[in-house]
Amino acid sequence: MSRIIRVAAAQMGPIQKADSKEQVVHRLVALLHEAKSKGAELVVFPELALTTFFPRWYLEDLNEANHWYETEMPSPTTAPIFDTARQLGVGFCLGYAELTPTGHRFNTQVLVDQKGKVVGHYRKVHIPGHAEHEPDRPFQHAERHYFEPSNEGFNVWQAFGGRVGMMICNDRRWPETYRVMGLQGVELILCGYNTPIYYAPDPEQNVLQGFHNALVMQSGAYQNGTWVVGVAKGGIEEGVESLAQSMIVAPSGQIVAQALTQGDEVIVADCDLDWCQKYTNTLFDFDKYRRPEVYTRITSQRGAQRD
Ligand code: CDT
Repeated sequence: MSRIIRVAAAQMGPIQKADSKEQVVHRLVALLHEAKSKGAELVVFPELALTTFFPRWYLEDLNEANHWYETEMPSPTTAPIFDTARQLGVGFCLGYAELTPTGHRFNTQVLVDQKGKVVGHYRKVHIPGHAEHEPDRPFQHAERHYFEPSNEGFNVWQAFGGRVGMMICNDRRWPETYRVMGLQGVELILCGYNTPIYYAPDPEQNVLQGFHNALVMQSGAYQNGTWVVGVAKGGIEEGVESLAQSMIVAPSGQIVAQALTQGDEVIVADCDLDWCQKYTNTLFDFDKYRRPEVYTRITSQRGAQRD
């Protein structure tokens, strides 16, 4: 039986601070309809898809930021996304800021199946940026102030006829992210991102943002024989330009679909999950070729040792 799933990357243009969550949900619902009209069975939205990328401002008192977080999913505000997806018979993956009942704050994605059932949650592991206010920057990237890193790691779920994993934005730059899922037989990795073009620690990297984005997702896909769906919130948001270039990458590492605009845009690809085996049964037959006994530094050590 064929295991081809048509996946949509539902890129979003900017969300301004003044935009209400109801307005944003309206846009997400419109994107679900557009994706369905293109035959999608699974729709992937960006990281923090319900709000502006608020870590660009530093609010000392985190409680003043609570309105940017969700305390339940779905909630009365986000229910239209769940209701529409269920009516259309499409699954979805949505990024949002999560505030748990015990007061923990995570950068989270939820995966929902075509019947509206929650398959799983993923909480971002690699939290980039800084925790303190850095007044010399033109804008903040204070993710480490707003979110704690998850210790739950990278799970893979049986869903949509295959093995599905999730990662969020900065996670895509780390080879361990893909490998931990690769070791669970992942076939489809879903990733939302917000990547400002301007990188304050080294602005010479600005011009390379698109290259690096493709580089990491293409190599992660190829080296683990998996599909990767990377979905941006792009365009100029509150004066800050973010990378668009959402893409769907095959297990060969080839880009099979890519967004052309910086705004709300749906791209689709037929992801043949059996294509993964062309890589995981040959060049990347982990059982046959991996040498974990010489990789022990990967888990025993954090930084580089140069002595
Ligand atoms: N959202 C997110 O993780 N963005 C980072 C920006 C670079 S670190 C300041 C990324 O890796 O794209």
